[in-house]
Amino acid sequence: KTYRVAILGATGAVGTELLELLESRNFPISELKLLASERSVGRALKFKGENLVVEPVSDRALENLDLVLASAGGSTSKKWAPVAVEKGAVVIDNSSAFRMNPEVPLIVPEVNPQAAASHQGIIANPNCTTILLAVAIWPLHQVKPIQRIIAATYQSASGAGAKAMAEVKTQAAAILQGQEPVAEVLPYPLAFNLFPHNTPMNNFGYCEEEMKMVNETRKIFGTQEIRISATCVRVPVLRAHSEAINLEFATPFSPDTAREILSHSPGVKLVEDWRANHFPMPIEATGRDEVLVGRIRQDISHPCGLELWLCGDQIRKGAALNAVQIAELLVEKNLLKSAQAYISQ
Ligand code: A2P
Ligand code: 11C
Repeated sequence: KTYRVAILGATGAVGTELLELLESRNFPISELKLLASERSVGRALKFKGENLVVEPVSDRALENLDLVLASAGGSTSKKWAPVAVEKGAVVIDNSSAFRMNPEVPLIVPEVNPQAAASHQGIIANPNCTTILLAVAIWPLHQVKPIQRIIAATYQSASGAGAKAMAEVKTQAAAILQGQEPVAEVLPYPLAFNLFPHNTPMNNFGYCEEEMKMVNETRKIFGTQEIRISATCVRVPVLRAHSEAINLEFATPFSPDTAREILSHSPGVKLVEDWRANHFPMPIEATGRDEVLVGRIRQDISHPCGLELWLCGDQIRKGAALNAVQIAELLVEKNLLKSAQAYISQ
């Protein structure tokens, strides 16, 4: 069986990766539509050797589709995802628009694939920092429940989109030529700098990105019991996020046991060479599917604490790959059918 697929936001950082992954993973496609804003009309992108012309998103463009992979921002998803579902498609949405809606499954396939069965047309793809964290710590949580997570993130420019990636390069070039860097897409110069994540703050001083880690991790893990606190920071890296993670359990968790578990966990690659001081780095995570994990060690400040460090490609596993894996899961479980099919069952 083959499917009629659209990428909404096809010209963006995640959209172009979705296109590449649908091709390289040979997703069963009978027809592929590339949708973006009016700005991109007429642009052509290659898929399986063919030039596909980008169309503006519209009611008509969303007709006769089985699957829409959306990555065009929250407001675009809020507007168009319900239209696509109404017209019979299943939407896998990379924005934050529907993630905390109780009727919308929020899925990391390595963690909660079973949640897909209850979808009613929209499935949400989690925030990138959450996905990378979830893949790395879920296997440990299965052995001994995690009680508390303290995270510090080092997030790449790609999380702010293709234009931010281009801007950080322009800023670096300007600085190297002795000029002032210009920040138009990003809130501040990022080249040779870093800044706390620039999403709105709540009354407790946590920004939206930090609260996404808290709320989404709990939803994906199916528990409100885990205590989570995060500090999210944008760093001048192009496209892989890193995270320093402290985990607390009820009883000690030996680093050797954690290492053993993570050495054969799905979606994880252990990168630890203590002698050479070689651990996960964004440049080595870039372009890879796995979350690289290393520096697993006992927290010397707490007998039941475990420290680890991870890096993962923000555009791939943090966004596009996770979405395509959800799509593959739907195909495998015969769940790629419209909400109407469920309603009439
Ligand atoms: P466009 O290139 O036409 O602006 P990124 O996250 O890399 O910034 O990419 C965002 C993606 O979402 C792009 O493909 C962009 O298209 C698309 N997009 C942004 N706003 C809209 C909109 N209002 N309608 C449709 N697509 C949009
Ligand atoms: C970042 N995590 O790196 C963000 C980007 O909720 O999907 C993605 C925001 C989201 O800035």
